Amino acid sequence: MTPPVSSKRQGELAARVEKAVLTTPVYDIHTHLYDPAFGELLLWGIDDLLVYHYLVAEAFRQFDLPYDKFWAMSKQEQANAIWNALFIEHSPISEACRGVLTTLNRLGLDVKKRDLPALRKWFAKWKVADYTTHCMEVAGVQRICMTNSPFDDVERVVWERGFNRDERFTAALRIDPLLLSWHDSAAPRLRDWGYDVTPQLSEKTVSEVRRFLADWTRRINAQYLMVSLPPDFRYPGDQACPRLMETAVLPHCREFGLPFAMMPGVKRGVNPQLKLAGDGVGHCDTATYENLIAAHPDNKFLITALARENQYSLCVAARKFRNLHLFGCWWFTNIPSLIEEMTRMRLELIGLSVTPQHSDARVLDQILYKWEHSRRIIARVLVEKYADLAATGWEPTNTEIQRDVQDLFGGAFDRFCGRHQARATQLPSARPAKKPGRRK
Ligand code: FIX
Ligand code: ZN
Repeated sequence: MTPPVSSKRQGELAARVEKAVLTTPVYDIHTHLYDPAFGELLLWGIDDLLVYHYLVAEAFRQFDLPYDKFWAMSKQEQANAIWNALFIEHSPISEACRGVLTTLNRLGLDVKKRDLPALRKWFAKWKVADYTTHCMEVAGVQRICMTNSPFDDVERVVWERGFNRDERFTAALRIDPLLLSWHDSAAPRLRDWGYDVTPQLSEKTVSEVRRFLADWTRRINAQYLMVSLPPDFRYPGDQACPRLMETAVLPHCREFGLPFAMMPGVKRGVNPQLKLAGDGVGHCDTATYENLIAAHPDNKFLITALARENQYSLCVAARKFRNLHLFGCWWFTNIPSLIEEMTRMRLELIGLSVTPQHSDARVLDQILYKWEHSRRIIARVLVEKYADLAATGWEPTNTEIQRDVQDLFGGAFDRFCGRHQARATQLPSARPAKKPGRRK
């Protein structure tokens, strides 16, 4: 029998894994951030951090304030109210509150003074272009995928006008209105934009929807298409959503070689008074997703589900369908206890063919805390897994650890999408011999 690994060896292994996890650059595959060319759409700074909808929902639990009074306030007044309610009058221990403090701490700011005006002064000195680079460097985020909706009037005109793309920001075509409110909203809008569609899903309409998808895929250079889905979505079905998926979206994805990302389990507007903060969660029907994936073996699917209760059955589904890639701990699951549980479960059931996290950041600075918190947890779980291997005598080399971490932080995703990014660190046998050269 292999002797147990000594605690000194375990400590060394932990240090090697932590180093790899904390320093490997990340591809953040789903965010609500924008290329700086979108101007005001890219949110950043202390006030946007404080009025993040995660904090708004928590603050209303403390406020003695009618909803409309809060919504009538300026952004700075809302931020003051949230700061007082969640940071000054109570200790800020929720994940979203702690996130603001980790962010400030990673930016080198002294949070112990609890001095909001001083924080505002610090942020006011930055220009957005420099600040974007600074945040990405400190967070170790190399590329950021945006969420891009042609149905967003502010965003659409920027794309239509054209701009020089920042290569660090990739695009994803978001199509919720197309699939979820076809009759009421998407069909009339597509008509306005010159697509010859009718509410009935005739052959002509479907081909015009595909023309719309093709135009926007090309315009934004979409890396994947994406929709969030309510818990009661079912496939197969007669409603517009499953029919449009089957006749337009999935054929389009096949034609362009793009994955279709689904985010099941969101109940929009459970409390409409909370606006963006008012969405809730429900279980999705895993069998629906199995049906859809099984019926479309030539499509690639990305899934992140909102309900904790769906995570296990989705891992099992991923074992059955290699055209399914699971990603991220979405929204209410992006809390330390669930990130740890989900990461451990995923690694145990599907190994490294997963993208364990995305940030879903809506405010640029949030990438600092979202990745810092998740990296620590991912490192902890990986250390445990490699220690289990080491106990068998299979000691992972640094190169192997680095390879695995790169896969978790974007490499496996790129490969799944069919983009074969060269690995920064190659196995020694695969690396070409170095030519002797002069030192610079
Ligand atoms: O649908 C989504 O992409 C969600 O992530 C958002 O709607 C949600 O508001 C959010 O920011 C969650 O993190
Ligand atoms: Zn999102």
